[in-house]
Formats: sequence, C-alpha cells, structure tokens
Amino acid sequence: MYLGVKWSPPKEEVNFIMAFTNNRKVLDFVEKSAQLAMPDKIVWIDGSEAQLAALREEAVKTGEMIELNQEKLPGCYYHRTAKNDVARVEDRTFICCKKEEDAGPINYWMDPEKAYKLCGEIARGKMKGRTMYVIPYSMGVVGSPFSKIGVEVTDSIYVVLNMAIMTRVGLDCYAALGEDGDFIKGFHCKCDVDPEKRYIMHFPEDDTIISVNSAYGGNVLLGKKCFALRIASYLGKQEGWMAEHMLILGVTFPNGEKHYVAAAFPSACGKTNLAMLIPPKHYLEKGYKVETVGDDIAWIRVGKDGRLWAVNPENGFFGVAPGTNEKSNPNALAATKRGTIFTNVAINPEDNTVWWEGLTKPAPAKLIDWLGNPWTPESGVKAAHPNSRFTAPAVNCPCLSPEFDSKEGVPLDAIIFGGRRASTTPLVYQSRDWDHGVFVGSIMSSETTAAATGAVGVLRHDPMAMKPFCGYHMADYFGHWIEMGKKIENPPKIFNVNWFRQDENGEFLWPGFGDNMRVLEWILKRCAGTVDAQETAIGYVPYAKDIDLEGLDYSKETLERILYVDKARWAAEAEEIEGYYEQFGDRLPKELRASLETLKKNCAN
Ligand code: SAT
Ligand code: MN
Repeated sequence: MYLGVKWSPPKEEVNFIMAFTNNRKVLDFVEKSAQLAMPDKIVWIDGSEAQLAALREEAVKTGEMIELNQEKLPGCYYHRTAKNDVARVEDRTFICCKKEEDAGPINYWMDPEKAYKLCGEIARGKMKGRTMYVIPYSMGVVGSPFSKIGVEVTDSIYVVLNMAIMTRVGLDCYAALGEDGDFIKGFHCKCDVDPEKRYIMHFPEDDTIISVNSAYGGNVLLGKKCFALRIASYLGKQEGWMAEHMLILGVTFPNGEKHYVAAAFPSACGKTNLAMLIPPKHYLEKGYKVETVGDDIAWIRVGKDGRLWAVNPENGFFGVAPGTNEKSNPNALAATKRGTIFTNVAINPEDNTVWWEGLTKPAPAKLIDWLGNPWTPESGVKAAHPNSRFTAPAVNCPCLSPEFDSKEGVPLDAIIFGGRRASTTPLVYQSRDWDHGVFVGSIMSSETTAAATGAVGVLRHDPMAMKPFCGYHMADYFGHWIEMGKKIENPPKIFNVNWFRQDENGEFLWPGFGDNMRVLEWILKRCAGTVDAQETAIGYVPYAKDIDLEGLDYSKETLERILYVDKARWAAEAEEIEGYYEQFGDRLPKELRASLETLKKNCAN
C-alpha cells in the first residue's frame, strides 16, 4: 500500500503482535504503517482499563491532557487542539475512488494512486521518536450482524482515549476477525499538524482511510465520520443497507408502547439535544418517556418483518459543548460528569472544572480560555471555541435506551429530516410517500455551523445532512434510497422539521428543545393514523389545533405562521432546486425529478 522504507520492528514487538492476533491482514497493515511512519515503538491497545489509565497518566505528564477536578469530575480530562485544528476540514477531505465521476459533484476527489503517494510522502518517518498505537475497534456491538470492525493506527494518545469512549475497543474485535477477516484500515499521523498538508483521505474501494496533519476529533477519530458514514455509506450501497447521519430515539407512550424515530440534521443543529429530549411536564405526568439510542449515526437495515431496523454504531457522544446546560440538555450534561474528555472548552481555575458559553449565567469571573489565555467576561472573545466538544461514554446518559446494546437494533416508525432555516420551511411536514420523502431529504438546506471550517450561517444544500459524509456520488446515493424503498414492505413515514424559523428581528419563533416533543407526538400520531393533516403544495402539514400547546405560553397565530406554506416562496425554492439538481445530470433518479415537477405544479396553482 505504501511506498516502502525498510524498517524492522523490535523482535519482542513481533511476538506481542502474535499474541494478540494472527490475522495476517492486520499484521500486514500494521507493519506497512510502521514501515512508513517509523515509530520508535508499537503499542497494541487491548482496551483494558489498566492500559487506558497508564495512557492517561502519560498524557498528563507530557501536557497532552490536563487532569480535571477528580472529585467533581471523576475520570475527566481536558485537551486543547492546535489553534488551526478545531473543526472538520471539508475542502481537505477527499473521496479517492478510481473514477472521478463516481465521487460525484459534491465530494472532493483525488486519484487513489496520487493520494497514497501524497500521504506517503507527508507521513514518511513522521512517527520517529513517537509511539504508534494500534486500536482494534468495532462499530456496533461485537457479534451483531450490523457491526463492522476497524483497526486504527495513530501516534496520538488523545485519539486512543477518545476512540475508547466513542467505539467498542478490545481484543474481542480480533477474535471476531479471525485469521482472515477483513476490516477497515485507518492510518492516522498527526505529523506536524500543518494545515497546508492536512488531508483526510477515503479509499472506499480499498476499505482504507488516511488522515494526516490533524488531531481534531472529526478528522482523526476514524471510526466516526470517516468509517461509519463515508466508507459505510459506500458499503451500504454495495450490500443493501444504509449508513446515515441520524440520531435514534425511542418514545414510550403512557400505555407502554414504544416507537422509534431516526432524524437527520447537519452537524451542530441539535441532534444530541433532540436525542436526549425531556418532554414538557404534562407529558411526563401522563407517562411519556424519551430514550436515546444514538445522537449522530444510524446504520439501518431491512428486517425480517419488512420494517427498517436501526442501530447506533457508536459507544459515546462527541457533542458540541457550547449551549449545553441544565435547561437545554440536562441528560447530556449529566453524561459529561465522569469519564469524559473535554476539548477546547474553557477551564475554571478556581476549582479546575470546565466552562463554556451557555453553561451558566453569568459566566465565572475568571477563566482560562480554550487558547490557554486568562479570560474575563469583559475579554470580548469566546472562552470556549464554538466547536468545543465533550467525548462522553454513552452509558453515562441517564436516558440511554435499554435497546442501546441490542444486536438487532430498533424498528423505525418515522424518519425525520431537518435543517436550520430562518424562513420558508414550516415547523413540520410529512411527505406523501417514500419516494417523495427521499425528495424531501434531497432538497434539505441548512445554515452552516462551526462544526466545519469556513463561514458560519451560510445557507447551503445539505441533502439528508450527508453533504460532507457521503462516500460516493450523491445522485447514486439518492438512487440507493429509492431502491431501498422498494425493499421495505412497511416503510417508516418520512417527515421534515425546522426548529429554527425566525421573525423579522432574528428571534426564534419556536421554543425548541423539550417542546419539540409536541411535534414528535404529532409525527407519531401520523404514523399511527390517529390524526388528520392538511394537504399542501409540499406535503401534509398539521392543523394548528393538533399541535399540543398545553403549558406553553405560545400563540396560535405564531403556530399558524410557522406552519404556513407560502407557495410563492416555494415556487422560488423549486426553481433553486432545479438549478441544484442540474449538477447531477442523468444520474439523478427520475422519481426525484418527478417530485420536483409536482412541487412546481403545486406552487403554480
Ligand atoms: O467533528 S465531527 O464530525 O466528529 C462532529 C460533527 O461535525 O458532526
Ligand atoms: Mn454529526
């Protein structure tokens, strides 16, 4: 795979290798990686607490991590990334398939040979003086038919410790692979954290990921976006399943019935908050309960019963810290109270705990900001980076679903798409059927956030919230959705929501957070066929009377306003979509073109 430089691992390391796995593909991958990067030492991660504890200690000694107040935040640590390395880098993220046209117009593409050579040159010898860690991990419960194994090599303890939270790391992964099993190869080298030489390369045809010159989560925790979305979406297309940028939650009704929904929103648009929602008081009193299966990624298959079944392949939450507080998301906050790694938030030096914008009001008088500088509320800059994160173990979450570890997953009643749109898109609407639902997902637009580098607040198309994460041609991905629809006897209903409508002064028109339960209830009633809806140009929209406003100081007029489908605006939207679709040419499924024609027709009369 890499252009060779002679390197021979110390003998005892080889024996160590043999003790852990005799999978020759793993051994070959590790040896080739070492030949390229030339680490002083190879450490085989076994997932044991003893080994992780030793690594934490080492990272604290070198300054890579800071130990936080162990009484208030047991097992919690703090890490700062380089100032130039705080978010995903979409323009340096490549899909490296043989044919450029297979990557499609939305992805950055590089010829695989060129990409291997480029990364090989960049990473050559860059682990000299460092240790290379070999992380065996599973996306999904080991032994589930949904699950897939990866092996990531990295020169970063921070990556090892984050992977140990976010995925299932352990030697049972090698056992699952056996002597000859295939896995996703992940090579990560932080090199010099040089933004000009930063590349996140995906080779879907070779089951390989290479990441160089970054140490930020989304670029280097290779099980997450790189594997569980980009590579997995490609595998899903080949193998007849789906890898989606979706949370999964379960709603328990007062009669004990459970219903599950999956929802796709772009990064930093509230997936974690919706997944961990606490319903308004009167719902709780009636016995409603919301439980979290996942907050970011769903792997979805057709079950024997002809329904769609979903698992969360992850094992933790890599959540956006700013805005998370006792009111907005007490469950996420509770999840961060132990065994959590905080990245680029602020430190409160008074008690060696963490702080970020929105955690408490007012802010503490003195902090150390994410850059390591003294900070006061008068500083005029943010104390925590807007994309600062917590990496929290899923088991910490008070509302974690009992189905979290289920090998079969959970059956979906509804799929929800949603973006951040100040106007046009109503609070909620339902698609007419599966194919129209695929259209609704394909036309998603959302304002950009701090989760990726570049301007924030710019409206852009983000189909199914997969724009940065689809490992192949986006039109073929739409086609895969259409094809899946044909295989599902009992498909979930598909909806679109928008929690982010604003008035003329930029004030949000919907309270969001726990009150989104009111919309979820309507969605589930639609699935059960127990509530009516009005047919509009874009699909089915609730009658205002059917959204429960009990206990909320909220006017029916405002509700009607955010449910209103403005045909003139949608006519303009349709025209814009037509332009957007042009880039897909003939590869765009005819079903989507037909839905666009229907939209245009509906808006014209
Ligand atoms: O940085 S990540 O890609 O892991 C999180 C996100 O942007 O959704
Ligand atoms: Mn995400």
